[in-house]
This record gives sequence, structure tokens and C-alpha cells, in this order.
Amino acid sequence: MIVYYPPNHYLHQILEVINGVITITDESPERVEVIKSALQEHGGFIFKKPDICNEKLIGQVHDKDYLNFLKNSQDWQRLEFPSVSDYTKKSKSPAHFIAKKGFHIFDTYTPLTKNLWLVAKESASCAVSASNLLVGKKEKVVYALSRPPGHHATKNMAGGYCYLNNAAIATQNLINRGAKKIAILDIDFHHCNGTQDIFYQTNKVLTISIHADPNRKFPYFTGFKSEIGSGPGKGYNYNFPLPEKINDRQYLKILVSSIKIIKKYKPEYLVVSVGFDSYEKDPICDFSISLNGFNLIGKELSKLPYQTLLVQEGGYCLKDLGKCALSFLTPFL
Ligand code: SP5
Ligand code: ZN
Repeated sequence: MIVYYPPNHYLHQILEVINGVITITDESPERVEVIKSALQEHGGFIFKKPDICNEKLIGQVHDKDYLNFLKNSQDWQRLEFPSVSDYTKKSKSPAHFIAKKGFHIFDTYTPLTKNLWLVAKESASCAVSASNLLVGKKEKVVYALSRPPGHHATKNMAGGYCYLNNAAIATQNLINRGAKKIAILDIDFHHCNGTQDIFYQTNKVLTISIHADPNRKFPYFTGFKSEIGSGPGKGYNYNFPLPEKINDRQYLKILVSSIKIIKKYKPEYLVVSVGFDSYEKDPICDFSISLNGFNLIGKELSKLPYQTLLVQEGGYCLKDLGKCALSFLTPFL
């Protein structure tokens, strides 16, 4: 299996503010290094550097003002957190930097860093390069080991450790290259509020997310069953919010229902946003999904007839992250 790896991701190192306290984050560079080592040790994976993708493509998914805001990051010498949130719910990016941070960042977990634009673009480029190999059936499945993750990034906001929506940008690339129907399945522990936001009004993309009930977990404001899409996109967005302690068997049932919806849609491509933070030992998880569970999930998805793009999202149990990745990926080999 071909794996795209972002060569400069380690330049992006963050801290997070939780309830006013600056704290070591779980979103560390070691996450992708642990996965990379495990795959290399196992064998059967070929690592490649991404080709840096076109900024016009990124601009089809994210607003111009938001991208300019991220691009200016090379000037910042320290982590920049939001201070004032937008109490007016304006539609236009404000002038002042303090206001911009409040307008374009929705939490205190996702600071701006010095090399942000470079690393965020590389992360998205992993997903885009991977998607390019699916076109013309060159490859059946390709894995983008993206970092920073992407699925919480909306058209104009960063959050949940995400800046550019890697899976959405790759999906847009597939649309540009002629795809009429693409299914995105998000199995990260958290709702993909960004991916949902970006494709909410289109029927060209079916978005399905399986995640912790937002009444209990981040991102809190979205991920409910009632969010079904709007306009032409009505009926093309599905959310499966789940209770705590859900086990392999119960999760697999939801996965099988999701697969039924995907089969009915008949997509040309399947994009899977893969998070290993639904693992039972993950520090921020309250599900009971085992390593064998990830293997069963991988088996179900690898049986499908679609060209498949796997995009890395969350996953924070450094000790077992390599095992999670191998359990999930080996059925595709
Ligand atoms: C991509 C992804 O999985 N983003 C998730 C962001 C949710 N973060 C909220 C939880 C913050 C708790 N952090 C605890 C750190 C203790 N060391
Ligand atoms: Zn997550």
C-alpha cells in the first residue's frame, strides 16, 4: 500500500488551553512517527512524499480570508490562541488580528504556529496526492498519514487540532477530476463538523459520521441525527451519535448500516476519515473498541468495491497507535 507522509509535520508542535490552563496536548508529532515505524516494521507499505497541491484547489474548499489568516502564520514567534470570540456572528473576516483569531478559531485547542501554512498544506497534500493515485484505477486504496488532522476544520474556521480539511480537499480534487459521487465515511471518535459544513448543501458528496454523542463530547455543537443536509444536499448527511462504552459488536452494527447507505448511493470513490481515538485505551475516548475491533472495521471496508482513500485524523494512545493502524490497515493489503 502506498502511504503519503508529511515530511515537515514535526515543525508543528502545539499546546492547548483547557479551562484556562495551558496544558500538554495529545496531538503530538510522535503520533504519526509511531504509526510510520509500525508500518515500516511490518512491511508492505511504501512511503512517499506528497506533491504540494495547488492553492486554487484549497481555495475551492476554504474561504480566501481564512486562508490568508493561516498563511500569515510564518510571522508568529509563539503559539497564538483566540482571545475574543465573535459576539456578532458576522460573515466577514474582521480587520484586527485579535478579532481574526476569535473569528477563525473555534476553540482553545488549536493555536496558530510559526510553520502552520507549510505543514497544513503538506498535510492536505498527502490526501490530495493519495487521491490522484485512485483516479484511473491506478491504485485500489491509498493511505494519507496526514498531520495536522483535518475533519474539524470548516470553510472558515480552525478547531479540534485541525486547520485545513484534508479529506474535503482531496474529495474536491476527485470532483475536479470528474467524479460525480463520492462517499465520505468518518470513523474518528469525534463528529466531523468541518466535513459536514463543507458538503452540507451538495448531493455530490455523501457524508456519514460515526462518533461520540456531542451532548457528551467535543465538538458539542454538531453531530446530531437531525443534521441531514440542506438544499440539494438534503438526505446526503448522516450522523450516528453513540453512547459511551460502545463495544466492537455494537459499533460493527452501526458500520454495517452506514455501508448499506453507501452502497445505495453507489459512489465512485470512498474517502474514509480514520481516527484511532475510538480505541478503548485512547486518553480522550469512552468507547470500548478493541484492536480486534479495528481489524473487523478494516475488513468490512476493504471488502467494498470502491477506490478508497484513507485519511488519518485523530488517535492519541501513543503506546498502541501503531497496533491500531496495523489492525485497521492490514486487511487492505
Ligand atoms: C482530530 C481530533 O481528534 N480532534 C479532537 C479534538 C478534541 N480535543 C478536545 C479534548 C481536549 C482534552 N485534552 C486533554 C489533554 C490532556 N493531556
Ligand atoms: Zn477525534
